[in-house]
Amino acid sequence: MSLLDRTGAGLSDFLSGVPDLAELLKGSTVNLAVTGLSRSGKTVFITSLVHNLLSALHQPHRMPLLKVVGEARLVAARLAGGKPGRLPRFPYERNIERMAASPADWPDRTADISEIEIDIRFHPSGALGFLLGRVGRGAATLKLRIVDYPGEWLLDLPLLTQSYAEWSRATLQLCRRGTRGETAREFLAFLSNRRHDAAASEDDARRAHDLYRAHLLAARDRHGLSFLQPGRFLNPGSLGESTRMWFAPLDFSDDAQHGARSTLGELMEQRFELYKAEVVTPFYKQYFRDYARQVVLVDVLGALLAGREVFEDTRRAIDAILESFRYGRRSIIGRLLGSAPIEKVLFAATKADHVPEVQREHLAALLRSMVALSSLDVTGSDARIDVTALASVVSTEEDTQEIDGHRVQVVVGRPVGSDTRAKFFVGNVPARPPRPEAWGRPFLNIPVFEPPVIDASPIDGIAHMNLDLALDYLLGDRLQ
Ligand SMILES: Nc1nc2c(ncn2[C@@H]2O[C@H](COP(=O)(O)OP(=O)(O)OP(=O)(O)O)[C@@H](O)[C@H]2O)c(=O)[nH]1
Ligand SMILES: [Mg+2]
Repeated sequence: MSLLDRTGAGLSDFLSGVPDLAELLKGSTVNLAVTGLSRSGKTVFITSLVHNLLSALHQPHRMPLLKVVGEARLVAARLAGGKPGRLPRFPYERNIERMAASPADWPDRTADISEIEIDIRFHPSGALGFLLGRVGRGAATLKLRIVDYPGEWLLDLPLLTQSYAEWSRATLQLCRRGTRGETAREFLAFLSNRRHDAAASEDDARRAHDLYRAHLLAARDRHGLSFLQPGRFLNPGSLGESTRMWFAPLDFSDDAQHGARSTLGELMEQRFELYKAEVVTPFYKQYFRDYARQVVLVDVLGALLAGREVFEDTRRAIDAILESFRYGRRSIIGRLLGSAPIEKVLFAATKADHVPEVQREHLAALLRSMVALSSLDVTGSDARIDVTALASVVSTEEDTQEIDGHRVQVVVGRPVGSDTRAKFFVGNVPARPPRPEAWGRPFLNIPVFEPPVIDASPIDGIAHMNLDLALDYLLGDRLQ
């Protein structure tokens, strides 16, 4: 019997053997994890992705490489309504209005967790589409769910596999080096006569916490460092101020594994374990469990721009995070949280509109070598991995300029706070992590550009680079 003959009486029996079709008819959900350190571009990525998807029917030329759009199979894309028991709604409208205002501005730093869901109705391709046309109204629905959160929380994930003594040792070792030596000076001075075996004292716990937190804030805001833990000390979200957070790393001797009874070490260890159990684990359990697709955003250009220490710090932070994901059977979140394995991961260097086209390949190559070490394990897993450079929002144009008798590629844009657009020769992006001696001169000189002129209605979309390609890689198979 041919497929066509089966679209009559025995159809339901036949359909039960075709899980994809049953799923298409019912409508399915795909969770996309947008992962990235603070300022890596998560909120702008989600805002542009939503705006471009909602605009895709009107302006399909913005997203030609997302096949469901390029092949004219998209029927509708709209925001799903809120449901009880859900997280606060991602402020898409507020962000887009802000970017469309005059003067335009970027969305605020994210202070708490939020989510957004988009219903994508589409005609499946091939035989499934044909069958669906016979049995349904011809269209399938995919619900795309995305969660946004402050990037600082990502670095809480590696804490799950560390004891308080291990974390204390590693953190204090780092605190005594480079810029941290300066931002942590007061905290370290306070610790000099309060080791782990000092008598437990609430006053000391609070003072140590306050000084350590002041160091974390200065390291982030004055120096652009990212490997800063715990994340809620920088961005408490709905936790607010809580005595449960009165802890900080303490000096532990090499042979001590735990704080002894009634010591400051024991008091802080209990709070550290409570933080892991009551703050970190529930967050990841709830929000990372069903994420089969993940995009990891990295502000490679920002890290290069900020110099050697920030660049190395970003690498260290990414390494620590990828170590937790590990994408294979031995994944830490898989083991500790029972999460489903991640099937597809895309590493993306963001803000690629800051450099001319000739530099973008280097940008992706640099990110590829930055993540190579930590993602080696991927070869033994089923996860698919790719690397790209993208711009969620293009706020520059390209041009050329004559410098010292040479014609070079430049970008043209309006720096935030300036009245005029100007040409910028931003420098050269190295294709590999620079060697120590290469950091003598700055690699790049890039201002923060204003967002481009956009329309807040979901009609025209936003100019981007590779957003459609990235989405097709991550979700294309679910929109087939
Ligand atoms: N030109 C340009 N700038 C971008 C782009 N994406 C992000 N930016 C810039 O990077 C800044 C940070 O982006 P966000 O999306 O807010 O970063 P985030 O990852 O959400 O940061 P947190 O909320 O702190 O975790 C923005 O305010 C913009 O200045 C882009 O595609 N192009
Ligand atoms: Mg954000």
